[in-house]
Amino acid sequence: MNKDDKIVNKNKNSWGFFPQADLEFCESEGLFFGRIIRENRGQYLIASGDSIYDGEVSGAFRYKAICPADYPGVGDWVAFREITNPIIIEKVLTRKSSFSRKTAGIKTEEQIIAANVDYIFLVFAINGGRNFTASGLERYLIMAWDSGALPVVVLNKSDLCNEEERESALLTAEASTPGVDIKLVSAETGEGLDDLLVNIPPESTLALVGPSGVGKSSLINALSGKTLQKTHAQRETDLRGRHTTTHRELFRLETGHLLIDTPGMRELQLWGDSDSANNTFSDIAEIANNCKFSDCRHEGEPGCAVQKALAEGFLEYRRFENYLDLRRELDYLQRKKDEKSTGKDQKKWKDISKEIRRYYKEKNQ
Ligand SMILES: Nc1nc2c(ncn2[C@@H]2O[C@H](COP(=O)(O)OP(=O)(O)O)[C@@H](O)[C@H]2O)c(=O)[nH]1
Ligand SMILES: [Mg+2]
Ligand SMILES: [Zn+2]
Repeated sequence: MNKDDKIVNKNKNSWGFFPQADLEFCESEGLFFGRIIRENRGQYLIASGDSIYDGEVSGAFRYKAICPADYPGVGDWVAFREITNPIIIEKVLTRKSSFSRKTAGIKTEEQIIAANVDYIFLVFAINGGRNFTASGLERYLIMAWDSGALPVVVLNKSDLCNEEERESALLTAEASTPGVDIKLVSAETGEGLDDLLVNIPPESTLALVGPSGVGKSSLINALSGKTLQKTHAQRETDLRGRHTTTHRELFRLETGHLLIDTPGMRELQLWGDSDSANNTFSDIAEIANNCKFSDCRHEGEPGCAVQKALAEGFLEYRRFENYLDLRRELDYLQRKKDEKSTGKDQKKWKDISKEIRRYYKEKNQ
C-alpha cells in the first residue's frame, strides 16, 4: 500500500465493535484491520469491510509468539499491511474479553475459544442427558465470568421434557447460577427463541459454548433461519464420523448479532487463577465474610460460618464440595503457572548473562 493511500477501514461496525484506540493505532501505522471469523489449524478467514479473505500469521508473528493464546482466535481483531492472498496477519489487537480453557494434555497453556465476546451462552440440553448437572454448570460459569463477557444459561431441548422435568431443570440452574439469566428454549420447535436475543443489542458478539450434542449448532441455524452449521442429525452422511462442528466460526445474523459456534468440548479444563471461582460462588464468599478467621478455608476451622450454613441447610453440600474441588483445581493451576513463569524468568536471565559475558569477552580480546 502506498503511504498516501487512504486506508479503507470502512464499515468498521459491521463485524462488531472495534475499539477507537485500535482504530487510531491502525490509521497511524497504515494498517488495515479485520475480524477473524474462522480458524482451523492456523488457517484463518478474515472479514474486513464487505469482503472475506484467507489469512495466516507472518513469520515474525510466529517467531514472537510463545503460547497458543498469542495466536489469533475467532472473534479477534487483527491488523495487516495489505490485501494479499492469503492476507499476512501482523498483530492481534487488544482483546477486550476472551473465553478460554486450559489446553488438553499436561501443558499449562491457555487456549482461546472465542475472543471479544459480549455474551456467553452456556448451552445445556435438559432431556435427561448426563451433560446437564449443577456441577458442570458451575465449571462452565467460572470460565464465563472470567472471560469478561456476560453469561446467560440456555437450557435447550425443552420439547423433550414434561412440565416436571422443566421445573426441575430450572431449579437446578437457578440454584447453581445466582444472578444469571436463564432461558428455556427448543431449537426444534422454536420455543423461547424470540426471547433469546431480545435484550441484546445488535452488533453484540455472542459465543455458544457447552458440551457436545446439546444443540449449539441447531440454535444458530434456528436463530438465523438458515442452515449455517451442520448438526449431529446430518452426521450419518459425515463419513469421518467426527464431531460435526470441527472449528470455531463466527456468523452474522440479519439482526446484526454475531454468533460464534464452538465445537463441543469433551472436557472444559479450567484456566484462570485462585480467585476465578469467586463470582460463580459469590454466595459462599458472602457467607465466608462471617467466618472467624479471614483466611478460613472452611475445612474445619473454629468459628466457620460456611460450615454453620451447611449444617443449618442454607448452603447445599454438593455445591460446597464442588466449590472446594474447583478451587483446588484453580490453586493447582496457579502453582503451575507460577512455576512456569519463574522458569521463563530464569531462562531469560541466563540468556542475558550469556550475552553480557560474550560482550565482555569480545571487548577484551
Ligand atoms: N428434540 C430436540 N433436538 C434437538 C434440539 N436442538 C438440537 N437437537 C438435536 O440434537 C442433536 C445435536 O445437535 P447439534 O446442534 O449438532 O449440537 P452441538 O454439538 O451442540 O452443536 C441433533 O440431532 C439435533 O437435531 C432441540 O431443541 N430439541
Ligand atoms: Mg455443533
Ligand atoms: Zn470458614
